[in-house]
Amino acid sequence: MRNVSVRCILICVVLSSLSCVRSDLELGFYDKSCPTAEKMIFGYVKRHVPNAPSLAAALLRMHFHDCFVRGCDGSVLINSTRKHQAEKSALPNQSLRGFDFLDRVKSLVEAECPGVVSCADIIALVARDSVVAIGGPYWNVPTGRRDGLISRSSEASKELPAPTFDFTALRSSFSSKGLNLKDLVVLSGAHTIGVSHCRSFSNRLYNFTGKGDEDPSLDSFYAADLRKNKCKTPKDTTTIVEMDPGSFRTFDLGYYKHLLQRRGLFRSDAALATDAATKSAIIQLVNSPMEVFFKEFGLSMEKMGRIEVKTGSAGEIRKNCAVINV
Ligand code: HEM
Ligand SMILES: *[C@@H]1O[C@H](CO)[C@@H](O)[C@H](O)[C@H]1NC(C)=O
Ligand SMILES: *[C@@H]1O[C@H](CO)[C@@H](O)[C@H](O)[C@H]1NC(C)=O
Ligand SMILES: CC(=O)N[C@H]1CO[C@H](CO)[C@@H](O)[C@@H]1O
Repeated sequence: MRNVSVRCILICVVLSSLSCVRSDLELGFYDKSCPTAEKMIFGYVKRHVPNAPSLAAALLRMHFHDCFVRGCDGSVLINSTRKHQAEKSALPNQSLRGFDFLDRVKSLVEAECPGVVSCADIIALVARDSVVAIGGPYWNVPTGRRDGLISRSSEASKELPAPTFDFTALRSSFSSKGLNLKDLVVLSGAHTIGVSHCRSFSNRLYNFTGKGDEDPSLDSFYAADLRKNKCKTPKDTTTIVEMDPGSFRTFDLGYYKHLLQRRGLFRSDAALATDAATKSAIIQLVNSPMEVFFKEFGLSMEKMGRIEVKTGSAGEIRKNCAVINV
């Protein structure tokens, strides 16, 4: 084992450009091992997501939560046990949806090619296909990710950015994952679809600084409307609110337009307009044809999909996405 890796390192040094310890993702990784996999996945998504369009948001968010904790390795899907709290059990994951959908996709693929296609790749492909199914952008999803063996609740709480983050905290969260400010602005655009629970932002409505006040960076008419019609008490745990009101099922520029009207729902959304560079990036997106946002979003998603991926012989191909293979 040691000998092999020493030799490997030597070869790597010699062929310094062709790394042999880190194999990369590639487009069509399963073309030989499971030629129908990607078609089957897209077919399933195209059949089911249009009947339940709110799933697209849930499945897109799942990919983000997977990638930000231990890399895109499917660890977000692992079930907790009596003795072990997995990522799923962490606070930011309480509102994740779509686990059973991904389980169904996995069973379909397993029936065709057992033990070949990773859960991590299924999450990445389903996220893209779901967005396509609701009329959003297409992007390349190179595959070959392997599934991780570790999933810890404490890490999810630590690694995922919180909706209370300010600009500095967001910037450092993204940069710790190799993502820059452009990625931050563009990927936050995912909030053009989907919903949030009141608890993710109710401090902005009721008690921003602990003095029973409202967040001054939130449009006060919008805040009043949310208090009156949606989050009627500071402790509301059940009501959900559209993040891009008016077009929360459509992948469009609505989210950015709301940001410029001080109507971003989270402090982390509003924060993007507090920095000169990110604000001007937002203005530029809003003033460009939607294709520009689509293209940028796809590029940043592809980048996000490469965060700390496990390839080659690292990790495993899980049989059941909710449990590590025995
Ligand atoms: C920039 C930092 C981010 C923060 C702080 C953040 C935070 C949140 C929060 C708090 C919610 C609502 C959860 C709830 O209360 O139900 C949410 C929803 C969502 N997020 Fe983010 N998010 C961020 C970035 C992203 C990224 C990068 C993506 C995907 C590329 C994404 C996709 C989504 C989607 C699609 C939803 C709606 C989910 C649904 O409808 O079930 N978010 N986000
Ligand atoms: C994982 O947990 C979910 C929900 O808690 C449950 O429906 C599912 O059957 C579990 N999967 C396995 C393999 O234990
Ligand atoms: C507002 O926050 C402060 C400090 O955290 C707390 O003492 C107070 O009870 C809160 N008020 C409400 C209405 O939640
Ligand atoms: C989907 C999921 O597993 N959600 C869990 C998130 O964490 C809380 C506890 O913090 C659980 O009660 C949820 O079931």
